[in-house]
Amino acid sequence: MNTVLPNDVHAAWLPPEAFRALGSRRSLVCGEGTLVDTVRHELARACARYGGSTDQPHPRPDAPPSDDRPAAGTSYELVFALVPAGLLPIAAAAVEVVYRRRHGAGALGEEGFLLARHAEVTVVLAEAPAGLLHGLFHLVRLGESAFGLTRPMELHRPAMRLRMLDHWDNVDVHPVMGQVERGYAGGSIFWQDGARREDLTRVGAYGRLLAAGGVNAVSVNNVNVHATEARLLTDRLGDVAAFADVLRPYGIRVHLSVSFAAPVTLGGLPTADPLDDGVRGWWADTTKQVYESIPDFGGYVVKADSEGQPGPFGYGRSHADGANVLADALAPFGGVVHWRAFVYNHRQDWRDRSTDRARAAHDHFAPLDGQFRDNVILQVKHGPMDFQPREPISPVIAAMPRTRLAVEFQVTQEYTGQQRHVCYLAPWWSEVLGFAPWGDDGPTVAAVAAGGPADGGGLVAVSNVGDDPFWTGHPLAQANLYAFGRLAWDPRLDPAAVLDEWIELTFAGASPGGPGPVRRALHAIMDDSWRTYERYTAPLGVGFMVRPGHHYGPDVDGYEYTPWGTYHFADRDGVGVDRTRASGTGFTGQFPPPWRDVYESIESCPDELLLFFHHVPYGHVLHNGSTVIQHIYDTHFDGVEQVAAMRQRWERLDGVVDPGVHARVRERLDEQLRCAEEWRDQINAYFFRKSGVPDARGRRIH
Ligand code: GCV
Repeated sequence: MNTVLPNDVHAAWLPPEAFRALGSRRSLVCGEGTLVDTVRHELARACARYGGSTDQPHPRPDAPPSDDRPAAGTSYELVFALVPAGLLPIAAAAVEVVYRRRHGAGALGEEGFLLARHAEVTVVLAEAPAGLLHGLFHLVRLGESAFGLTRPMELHRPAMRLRMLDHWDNVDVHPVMGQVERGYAGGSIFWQDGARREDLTRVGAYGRLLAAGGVNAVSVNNVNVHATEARLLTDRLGDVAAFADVLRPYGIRVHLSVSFAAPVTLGGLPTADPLDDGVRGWWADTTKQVYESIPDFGGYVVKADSEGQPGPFGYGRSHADGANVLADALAPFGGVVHWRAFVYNHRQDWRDRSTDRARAAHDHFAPLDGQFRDNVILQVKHGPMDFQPREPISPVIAAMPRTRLAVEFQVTQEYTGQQRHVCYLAPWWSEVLGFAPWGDDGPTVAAVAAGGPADGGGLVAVSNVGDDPFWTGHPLAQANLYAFGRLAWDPRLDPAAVLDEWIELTFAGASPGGPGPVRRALHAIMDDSWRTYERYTAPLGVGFMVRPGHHYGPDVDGYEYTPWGTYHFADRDGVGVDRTRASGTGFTGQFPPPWRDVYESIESCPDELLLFFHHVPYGHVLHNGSTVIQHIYDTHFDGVEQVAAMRQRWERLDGVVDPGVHARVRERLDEQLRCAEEWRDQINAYFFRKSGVPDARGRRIH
């Protein structure tokens, strides 16, 4: 397995230095399997650099494997073992006994691990190889503190079974969307100009980075499946198998976006009707062949009847009919279908005030609850629109108790600054995951995604990675990718603590005075950066004031008279979308109590979502005491000042962090400041001209 990157590729959160604590000790790894070998390989690599040693039990030539024994006379400081283990060093054996007595078999599941420090030995136990790999990366995060005096026994298990990244990578360069749709980090790590990359080192290194964050699945191609990409399912399956081979050693399963029309376009059938026997047979046969090449293949991702993609509506069938035919084909092999709920009318008449895009997913899918097979995962964008910097949660999340739901985030920053702006998204995701759709006594969004006694659908996000030397274009955008994995593993983690982990790892040993100054500066720059972005862009949850098409920079009316269903309805008196039951589109009625009433009432609707739910006069007074128009002016002036402060703060790290990282971030911050000023000036000018209300503080509005 070669994951050694060329020197010009940034190590992200796994620089060699992050392995110093492990690589300088004597370790023993007991167990067998591909992922256990990966643990050994990682330790051996670290030891070669830092002078430690790593062993595996030496089998006696005449003994069965279970009687393997550690090398005699070695005192280990670190033991990894799959339980039930054969003979272990005394400290590890003692930990195993306590674990078995307290928890019994099965408590760690397929990916969990136990960590303890006993008799000066750090012990990691797991019941399956993936657990040891996650345990290894946990120790990397802990560094020296994993070897402190004592450490009570801790059990770690992921909250979500599926923690997946979707790539919107194309095989062919798309004439409008390029190699990676909504990609802001260069080309694809998988394909270049229509061909699979010969050297897949970066794909392997990517898998390693993802595993260290907690991700365990990747879908490799765009959900908009064009002609060449459709063939990944059949004659180009070799590409997918090659990616699976390099990702497997890091516990990452590969999934594939497929076209619903494949039976016609690839199979030559006259129809893709999901209830047609020939179509069912085609999916079954094709899927069988996929598993012959890739036995641990994860499954399909489908965007159907959405933004021009084919789907079951074309045959008068429901989305349950559509999803189930693929699910039936995958079921014998343990695969799943991620069926996206992003279905809406993108050819709307802007004059028609009764059609509300926010309603669409719930209107289409809620009536189908209970009709999907167990291996269908309905993949729901976290908000009802499309990854805006602020939206309510999608009401679909609370409407389908008999369906496995996955919640979808967007790590790629399509609407949050396109990796030219610093925008640390974990605080936003954390708010979403902690939101309680049925009120404080009910489950959270994270609990819905995690599932009850049966599996939930987990968390999915659109990746932000490309072939850029920093992986993500903006080096600080790496933190979003890292944080996604960590929150999918444990949604209760504090975003600031996750950022701290990322800083410690990424900048480990990089700066002369230790990571302290870097850490303070990065927290100052990043902790609140999502809210800063929100301040200088579209106000109070109204969204979509971006340039049409590429979605970067301000254009207040850019989408106002288009078919996309993304309107703000600003006029001389007020702004916002009336989505109430009383006088608007009725969207508030898709939420269960208490939110259906909280959002319905202008008095109780939270300020940050006011314009998402209500059309209000500019003089409307917010809970924060400001009028809507004054709030718009204030937040836009403040937001720009905050970006200027970020930039200054970063300047002070010149000479402290790697010069290449410093230069790239500086260049991006310059652009962020320019763009934030543009947002401020356009938004303020627009609303001043519409409303005629001057800024109470007399600042310059153009
Ligand atoms: C892959 C938005 C994006 C599209 C994307 C779509 C989706 O509309 O702008 O590029 O398509 O979401 O999530 O399917």
